[in-house]
Amino acid sequence: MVFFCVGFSINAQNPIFTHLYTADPSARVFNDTLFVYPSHDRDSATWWDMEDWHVFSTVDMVNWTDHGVALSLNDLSWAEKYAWAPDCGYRDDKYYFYYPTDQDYIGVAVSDKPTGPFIDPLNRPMISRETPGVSAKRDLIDPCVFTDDDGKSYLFFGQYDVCAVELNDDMVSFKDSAQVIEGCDKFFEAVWVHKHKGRYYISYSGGGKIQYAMSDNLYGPYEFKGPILDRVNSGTNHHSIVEYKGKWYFFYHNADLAIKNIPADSEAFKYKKWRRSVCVEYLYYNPDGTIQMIHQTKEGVSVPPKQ
Ligand code: FUB
Repeated sequence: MVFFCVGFSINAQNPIFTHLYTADPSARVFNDTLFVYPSHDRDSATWWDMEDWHVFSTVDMVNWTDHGVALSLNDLSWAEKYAWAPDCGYRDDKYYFYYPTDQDYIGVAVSDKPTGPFIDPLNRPMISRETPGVSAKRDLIDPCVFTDDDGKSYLFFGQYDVCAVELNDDMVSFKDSAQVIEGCDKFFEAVWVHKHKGRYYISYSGGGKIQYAMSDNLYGPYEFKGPILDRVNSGTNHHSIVEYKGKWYFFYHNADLAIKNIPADSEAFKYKKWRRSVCVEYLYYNPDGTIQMIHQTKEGVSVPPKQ
């Protein structure tokens, strides 16, 4: 695997990465730096046939660094296709990259650095359709790793049902069997879990929008609240929510970069839904803890941040 680092400076704008197509952004903060772990849509994609994962970072939300390929399907002995939506967690000076492949498996890879390169320590999937308790009504995809205030980590994933396992301290195995989380009305895919002022939020793609629900317990049951992001122009809708330097951010993807790059009268224009681009907006809570609707902008976020 080749490791390289490209630094580039841009004004605040959406999409935030313009030199390659990206989707499914999982945003994480490690050591005062914000990292984005997205999928990487191929330039000539005509389906979701992605092959590798890049990692991006920023310290100011405007200037981003692409750290290159952090993991590729070629690095995995057991996976064949579809390098879809990943996420990254941390424990004891190591970074754990969780990723779906083949629409059937969730794997894990480990690195000493948040930018990788990541190495598969298991030489097999971590979770499959045979994992006890897993509900795999269709695809087994979209892992989200959540670490609670007590240091315990959990992996959420799934399509049509939200599944969860509690991870062991090694972060590459889990306790007992998977559980299905109740109360995620309209759930389709792309689960994301975060905590704000002691309450748990589970947000996800459903009905073409990003929906969310709240609970006082991580494993629910959750109370459905409704949409926070309307439909996007790429068909698939996938997001993450993160706090960074005192502000809350909402990452998502759309097809704006492809719409800009590909002539509308060309044959290739019909493939824009598979050439997606990551965007970011501010996220605001109401006093009662509910989340305000996100507005998709071309400007994105700025430095210094809006108050
Ligand atoms: O990027 C491939 C798939 O599209 C993801 O796994 C889903 O969440 C959707 O965004």
